[in-house]
Amino acid sequence: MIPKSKAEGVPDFVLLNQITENAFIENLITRHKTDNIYTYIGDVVISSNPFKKMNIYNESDIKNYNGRYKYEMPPHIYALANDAYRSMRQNQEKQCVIISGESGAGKTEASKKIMQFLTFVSSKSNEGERISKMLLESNPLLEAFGNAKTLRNDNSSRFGKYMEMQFNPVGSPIGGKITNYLLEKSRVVGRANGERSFHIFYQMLKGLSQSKLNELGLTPNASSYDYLKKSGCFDVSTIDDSADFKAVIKAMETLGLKENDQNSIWRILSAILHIGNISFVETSEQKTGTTTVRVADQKPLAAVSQCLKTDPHALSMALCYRSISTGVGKRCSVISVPMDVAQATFSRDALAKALYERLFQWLVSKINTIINSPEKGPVIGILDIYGFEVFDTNSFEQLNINYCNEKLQQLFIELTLKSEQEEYIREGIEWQNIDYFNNKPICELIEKKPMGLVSLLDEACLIAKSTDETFLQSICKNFEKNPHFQSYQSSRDRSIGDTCFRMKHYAGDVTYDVRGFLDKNKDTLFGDLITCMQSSSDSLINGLFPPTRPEDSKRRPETAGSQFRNAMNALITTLLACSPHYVRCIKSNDNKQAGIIDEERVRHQVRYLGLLENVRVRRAGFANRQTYERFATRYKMLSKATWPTFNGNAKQATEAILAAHNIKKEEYRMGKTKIFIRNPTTLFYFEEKRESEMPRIVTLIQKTWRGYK
Ligand code: AD9
Ligand code: MG
Repeated sequence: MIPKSKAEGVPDFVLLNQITENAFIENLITRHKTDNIYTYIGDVVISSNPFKKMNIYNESDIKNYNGRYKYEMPPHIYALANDAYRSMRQNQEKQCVIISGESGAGKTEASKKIMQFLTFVSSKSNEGERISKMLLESNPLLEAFGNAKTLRNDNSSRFGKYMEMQFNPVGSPIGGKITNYLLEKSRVVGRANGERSFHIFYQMLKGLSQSKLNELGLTPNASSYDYLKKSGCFDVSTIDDSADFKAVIKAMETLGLKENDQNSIWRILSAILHIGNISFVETSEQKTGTTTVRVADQKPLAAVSQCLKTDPHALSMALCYRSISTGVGKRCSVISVPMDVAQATFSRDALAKALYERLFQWLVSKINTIINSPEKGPVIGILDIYGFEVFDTNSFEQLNINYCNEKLQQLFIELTLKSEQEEYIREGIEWQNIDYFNNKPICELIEKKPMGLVSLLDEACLIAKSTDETFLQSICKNFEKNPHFQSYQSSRDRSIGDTCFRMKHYAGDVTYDVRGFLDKNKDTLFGDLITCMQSSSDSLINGLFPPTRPEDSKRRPETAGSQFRNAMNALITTLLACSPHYVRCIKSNDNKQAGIIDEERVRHQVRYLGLLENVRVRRAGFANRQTYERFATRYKMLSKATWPTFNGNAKQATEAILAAHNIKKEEYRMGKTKIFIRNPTTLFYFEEKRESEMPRIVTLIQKTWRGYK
C-alpha cells in the first residue's frame, strides 16, 4: 500500500493503531476532509459521499488503475472494479459487486463508475465498444423512468437493479442483462410534499417540441397536471430536465428504440398525466333511485382515449362500473355494478400505476433483448438498490425497500463476519470469536412462512372482511413478544399512532402506517380496465396487457409482497453463486452539502453497517485463503522442489513452496484443506514472481516440446 501522510489518514482501516469507534470515525473524517473519499477495510471499499465533483474519474485515472494491484495505488472504486475484472478473467468465475448504504449515500454513482471502468478497459474492439456504449446508455434511460427526487436524494432510485455485464473468455464485453426489482409505482399518483414523480414526466414536458406536445394534448406546464401538482415540487436546482431529456433521446437512439416505440412511450406517459385530471361526480337516477358516478369533465377522458387509442365510451364505462360474475356454470351471468366516487378514483389511479409499471417493465425487457448475448461467458454483476429510508410517513413501499436492505446486510454478515469466523474454526485455525449484531431475526420477522409479516398480510388479503386495521391487530398479536416489533399496545409509546407499527431495523427504527397496505399488496386492476386496454389499437399498449392464460385464471395472482420476497431470495441465490466485492457507501450529511461531514450521522452508519466488527475480523484474520490444490498448481513452478515434478500431496507442495521463499510462519496458517495467508502482499509477491517466471517456463516447455520432435 502506498504510504500516506498522517494528515490524510490511513488508506486501510486495518492499519489503524487502535481499533476503536472513535479512531475509525476520526480516520474517516480526516480522509473525507482531505478529499480521500475511498478507504479500504481489506477488500471492502468504504466510500463517503463528497457531494461535489471529484477530479478522480478521468480517462487517465482509469488507465492508472487498469491492471495494477490494489496495494500499488491509493484506494479507489476503480481498484475494486479492476480486481473484479482480473478475478473474472483469471478464474473464469462470476463476480458480483454489492453496493449498499442508505438513501443518498452514493450507490448509484458508484455503480456507474464501476461500469465506466469496466467498459473502458475491456472494449478493445469495435464490437466491444458498440456493446459498451449500449450498456452505458441503459443508465440514463432507466434513471429517467425509475428515479425521482425524494426528500433524501434528488436522484433517488425507486427500483432495484442488478446489471450483469457479459464477457467472452478473453474479457471483451459481449452483452448484458438487467434484472429489476419492485418499482415504487405509487409515486405516479402521489408522494410527500417537496418530492417529485419520476424524472421522465418533467423531462418530457420540457423537452418535447410544441407541436409534439399539441399532438399529445399537453401543455409544457407541469402544474396543469394533478398527478404532478400534488406534491408542489416541479424544478430541482441540481437537475437540468431539458438536458436530461436530450440524453434520454440519445440513449434511445443508441439502443435502437424505434420512433414508433418512442411515440407510444410519449403517448402512454401523456395518458397517465391526463388520467390524473379525470374526476368523478355522483349522479342520481330519479327513475330507478340508484346512484351512479360519471366522469366530470369529458376533456381529459377524450385526451386519454386519444393517447391510448381506445374508445372513450368504453373507457368511461370501465372507470365508472365494475363487471361482476354471479352464479355458476350455465347460470353464470355478468352484471355491471356502479362504483362510488372513491372507488372510481381508486380504480383510475390503479390504471395510471399499472400503465407506468408495465411500461417500465417493457422498457427493461426491450433493453434486455437489445443487449443480451446468446454467447456464454463469465459475468460481472453490479447491484444497485434503493437505500434504507425513513420518512415522516412510511408505507408498504418503505417496508419493502428496508427489507431489501436488511437482506443485503444479512448477506454481508453471512459472507464476511459469520462464515469467515466459522471457516477458521472448521479448518482448525486458532480463533478468538468477534461479536457482531446479526439482523437475521428481523429478516425472519418479515419473510418467514407461514407466520411472517408478508404471509400475514397475504392472509389478510384473502379474507374478504379484513381491513388494514384488522391486519394491524393480527401482526400486533403475533409479534407481541418480538423484540424487533413494537405497537402502541405493546409499548404504550404515543409516538406510534393507532394505525402504525414500528420495526427496529438494523439501520434504525421505522414507524409504518398500515393504511393502504392491503390494497397495495393485492395490487388489483379491475378486469374492465384490462379489457379496455387490450382493445387499444396500439400494439405496444395492448401488448402491456396480455390475455390471461387459462392456467393462470384459476390461480390467485401472487401478491406484491410475496413477489418481492421471492425476488429478494432469488437475488441472494444469484449473489451467492458469485465471488463478491463490496462497496459500502456512507452519507456524509443530510443536507447534500459539499465539505461537510456530520460526525453523529457517520457514527450511526458505521455502527449499523458493522464496520468496526469488519475491521476486527479482518485484522485478526487472514486476507486470503485458498485450497492447497489451487495454491500448489498455481505456484509450483516457483520452487525447485515442486517443479517440474513433485511426489507429495498438495499440502506438502504448498509447504515446500512457502519454505523455498522463506515466508515467515506468522504470515500464514495451514488449515485442514486450505492455506490462510495473512497479508495480501504475500499473495501479490507470489503473483509477481509467477508473472516474471512465466516467459522462462513457457520457453522451457516449448523447448521440451521441440525436443520430442
Ligand atoms: V438512493 O438509495 O438511490 O436514494 P444512492 O443511489 O445511494 O441513493 P446516489 O448515488 O444517487 O445515492 O448519490 C446521491 C448524490 O450524491 C448524487 O446525485 C451526487 O450528487 C452525490 N454523489 C454521490 N456519489 C458521488 C461521488 N462519487 N462524487 C460526487 C457524488 N458526488
Ligand atoms: Mg440510487
